[in-house]
Amino acid sequence: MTKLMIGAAQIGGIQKAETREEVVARMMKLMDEAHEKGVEFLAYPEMTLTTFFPREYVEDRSEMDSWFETEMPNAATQPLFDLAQKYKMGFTFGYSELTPEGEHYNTSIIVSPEGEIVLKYRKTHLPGHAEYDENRAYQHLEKRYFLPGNTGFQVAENQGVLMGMAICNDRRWPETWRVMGLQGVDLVTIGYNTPSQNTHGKEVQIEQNLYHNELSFCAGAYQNACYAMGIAKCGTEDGNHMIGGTLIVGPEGTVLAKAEGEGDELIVAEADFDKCAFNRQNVFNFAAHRRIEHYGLISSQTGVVKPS
Ligand code: ING
Repeated sequence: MTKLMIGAAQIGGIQKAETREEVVARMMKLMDEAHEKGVEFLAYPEMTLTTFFPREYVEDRSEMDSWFETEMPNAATQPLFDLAQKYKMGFTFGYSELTPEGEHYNTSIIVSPEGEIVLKYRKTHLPGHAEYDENRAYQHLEKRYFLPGNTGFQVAENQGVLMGMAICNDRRWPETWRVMGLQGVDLVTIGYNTPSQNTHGKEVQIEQNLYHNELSFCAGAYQNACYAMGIAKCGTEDGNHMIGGTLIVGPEGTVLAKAEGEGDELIVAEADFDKCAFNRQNVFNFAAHRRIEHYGLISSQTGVVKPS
């Protein structure tokens, strides 16, 4: 099977004053470094092109449209697509998408080395709330500015590998991983912007947040016998801190590479997809061991219903 040098390009904070062009220049600098290190597929974070604007409440949601892209690639991102094609490098990144129909999604794409968009994903699990919440010290308004994704968790072939995407909060839900695992996914990439402040009314400790991040990736990769990359946009954005912890995980659920800082930082690892085979043929041989007749509640019931 295939080996790929894969890279995760962590992006430090993007300030509101930073232009798309300035951010793309930072992305291209990391792509240059990735090329020097032989990276064949490069992953960037969720909402890579802008600050994490859902931390802010505005009454008129259309004020946030300036953070959205109406076409992709576009003038600001075309240089990144051109550089990747020059390097024959596949890549993935997240951005806020405004469709011609006026729908807003938290989106990510996978682009082939030939510059084709081979897969688009729209974030399924939107955390937080839609209205201003005075009980929160920090707002988290993704439900205000985005629709729930309508793509589901698809898998597509790219560079000889079955690749799938999710975005941020999706990584915390085992359903995300298993739906892709049931399609034979070899590599899952999930970018994230995870505020370290108390987004749930409880003081969130950075160490605990970093542990939950690593736990989500290690469990997801192990239980679906695949490789995974978690890519942070992190550090401080206009005074708001988000956790780092960018990492690459192998099919045994072990961390193969991890970012050290909270700025722009590239980590790389060689993915040898033959290493997924043993667990797929044994402990996680889905066809041999799963008992779907007992799993019905997972897709037929949304919330908890206790036994009467
Ligand atoms: N951010 C966060 C995430 O799921 C969050 C929301 C923060 C959940 C802290 C739990 C704890 O990583 C996004 N953008 O989904």
